[in-house]
Amino acid sequence: MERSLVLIKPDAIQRGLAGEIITRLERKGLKIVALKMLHMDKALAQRHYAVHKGKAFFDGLVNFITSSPIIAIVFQGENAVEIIRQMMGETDPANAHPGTIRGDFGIDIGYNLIHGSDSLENASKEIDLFFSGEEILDYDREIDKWIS
Ligand code: DAT
Ligand code: MG
Repeated sequence: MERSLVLIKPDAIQRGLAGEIITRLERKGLKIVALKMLHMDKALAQRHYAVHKGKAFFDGLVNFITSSPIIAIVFQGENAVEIIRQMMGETDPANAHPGTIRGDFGIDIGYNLIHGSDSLENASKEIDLFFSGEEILDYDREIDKWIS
């Protein structure tokens, strides 16, 4: 079963959209197996966004993600990585389709509300940045047999 890291970004928390975003992913059938609220520091932000180091938007991105608390969540489910990417929509909310989280709630690439891992390999690395093994809870839900 796949796992993916989702971050509810500072703009979503500030705008009161955390519940809406979590609800969408939860209702899709994905299972929350870890969750915490935290205020990311620069070091964690730079590690999380290491692939973007050197790009013009890197410093702004680090400033944004460290500007206010976030919620980090590990979602588990069949094909979770790809499903979450589809539900997020395009990186730039201006291009994201209606019905997606970014398409419904954002208009600017600097305020795109949510992070989701883009591959299984990156999901594993990102989950390790935010959660220890003991913080990830493996449990059964009765409804899972009706989901996949
Ligand atoms: P995604 O979050 O869809 O995986 P990404 O990994 O390419 O997108 O970029 C990480 C974040 O960096 C993205 O959510 C918003 C910001 N970003 C990306 N491209 C940008 C750009 N051209 N200008 C400003 N911010 C950008
Ligand atoms: Mg990315």
